[in-house]
Amino acid sequence: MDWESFYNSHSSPASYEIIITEIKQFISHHENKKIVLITSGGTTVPIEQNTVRFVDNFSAGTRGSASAEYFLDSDYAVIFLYRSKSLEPFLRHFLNSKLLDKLEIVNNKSIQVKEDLENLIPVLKKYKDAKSSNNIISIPFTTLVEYMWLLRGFCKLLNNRYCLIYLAAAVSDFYIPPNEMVKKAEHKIQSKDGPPVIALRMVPKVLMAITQIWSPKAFIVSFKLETDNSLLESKSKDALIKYKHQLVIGNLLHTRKYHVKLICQNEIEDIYLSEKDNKDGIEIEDIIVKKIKIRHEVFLKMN
Ligand code: PAZ
Repeated sequence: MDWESFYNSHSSPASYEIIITEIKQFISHHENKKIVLITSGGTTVPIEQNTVRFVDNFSAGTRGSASAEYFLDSDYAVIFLYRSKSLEPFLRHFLNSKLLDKLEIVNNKSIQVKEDLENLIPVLKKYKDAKSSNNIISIPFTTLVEYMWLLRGFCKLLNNRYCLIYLAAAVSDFYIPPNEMVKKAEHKIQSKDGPPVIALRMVPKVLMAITQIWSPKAFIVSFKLETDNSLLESKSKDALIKYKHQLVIGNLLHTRKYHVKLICQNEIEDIYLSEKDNKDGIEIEDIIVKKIKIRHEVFLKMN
């Protein structure tokens, strides 16, 4: 199925028009600022219409949520399109800190911080700054179809901007069209009927539509995840040739937190996070974002 037929045969998510209006306002509010659209987390592919079960993937949203913080540090306004319940900028630090163990109830009335949380003060400060200056807007999605609609909507709104599009989400390549769900499964599939036979269809690739139609002025960074190292560079280069965008960030499933490759038409740059950096609390996304910021600036000068 091509992408146009995909959109013709799948309805837009609830509240789509409201979300689009919010994003439109955000973009015009930041008329004179650099904007980055970040996608983050995995996508679900429901196998029943009243969904109990779905096909999913591993993505935790670390790459996208951490990158969002570093883009804010680099003075970008951030549109954060993320899979609901995956990691969110700033909040992710609190989930990692055994927060509940550090709180206590006082007189059954209020909650007091029992242990030292001062290492989180800079995070909280940055969160408050980003919120009060309206520099970040976060929009959640759950299913693949919701993601596809929101991505297209946001890219079209950015049509005239030399913005940055940073596609870190792990988007399913396969899905089940609603009219092909098992027995048009409206309700939970019953085990008494035996194991369902599920046929997955290809999700249309929309990167070409982004680069050529929806956001042709943007600096576009796609991500390529592989488990077989021998495929990573060749598939990333094929993507660059096919979709004609600026950069692919290649990574392998088990080393993605310590090593990525920035792959563009004529060079490949390896980025490693050393053990020392890791111990010092440096994240690889900090390095990635600094490098991309420089490339985006060069791109802006050229355009
Ligand atoms: O979300 P996370 O931090 O667990 O993983 C990040 C990632 C591996 C999903 C991302 O770096 C990536 O490669 N995204 C694109 C995946 C793909 O569709 O090939």
